[in-house]
Amino acid sequence: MISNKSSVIKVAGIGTAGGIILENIMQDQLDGIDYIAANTEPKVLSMSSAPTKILLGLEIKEGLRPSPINCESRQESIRKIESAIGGATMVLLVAGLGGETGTNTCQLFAEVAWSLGIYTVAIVTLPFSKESLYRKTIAKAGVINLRNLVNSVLVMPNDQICNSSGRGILDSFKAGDSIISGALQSAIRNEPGNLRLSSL
Ligand SMILES: Nc1nc2c(ncn2[C@@H]2O[C@H](COP(=O)(O)OP(=O)(O)OP(=O)(O)O)[C@@H](O)[C@H]2O)c(=O)[nH]1
Ligand SMILES: [Mg+2]
Repeated sequence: MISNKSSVIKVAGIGTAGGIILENIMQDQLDGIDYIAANTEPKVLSMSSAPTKILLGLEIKEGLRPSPINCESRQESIRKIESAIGGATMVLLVAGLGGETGTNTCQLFAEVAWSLGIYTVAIVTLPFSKESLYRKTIAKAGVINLRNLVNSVLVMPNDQICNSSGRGILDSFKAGDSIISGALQSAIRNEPGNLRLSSL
């Protein structure tokens, strides 16, 4: 178990995949971590068991999907993110890159964390090779943007972590999520600052 008296560590699951991964991470019951779920979809967010939920970017952009980027609610989204992650000594951002919400909002979280001077690690998945070129392009741009904004980006290609051989998609996602949870715990152990560890 990780215990840390002087650090304030917050983990944000962003977008639908980020929220699902967060649910699996929360089951590991890490000590002293604050969990935040963020999404633009109220229905998805309502199913989250995270103690802090942030509904972002409700304005509809070009009649299509809601996005917190380049829309009127950007400032409001920034304020909500500031209030959720403020006071943290370390923030971990978890998202599946390739969709609009996870990719854009992860970047917005990173910008806010940067402006608040919070040590930040992003743990993100890349789309499966069978997903569209559009999603892969969004994800690639997302990684490049994050690299300029956070202390560390851990990139986890879904093809590699979600090995579907012999199992259904949900089981393979679960297997991938446990790898992400391991990466997250490792990032927390390496947090700069007064980290005190007991055995994992
Ligand atoms: N590891 C993992 N990856 C997932 C899971 N669900 C979806 N993904 C990946 O995450 C990517 C983004 O999907 P979503 O999270 O649904 O998209 P979003 O961020 O909510 O963005 P929108 O397009 O606005 O809905 C997908 O292209 C998949 O590669 C999951 O449960 N676990
Ligand atoms: Mg979504």
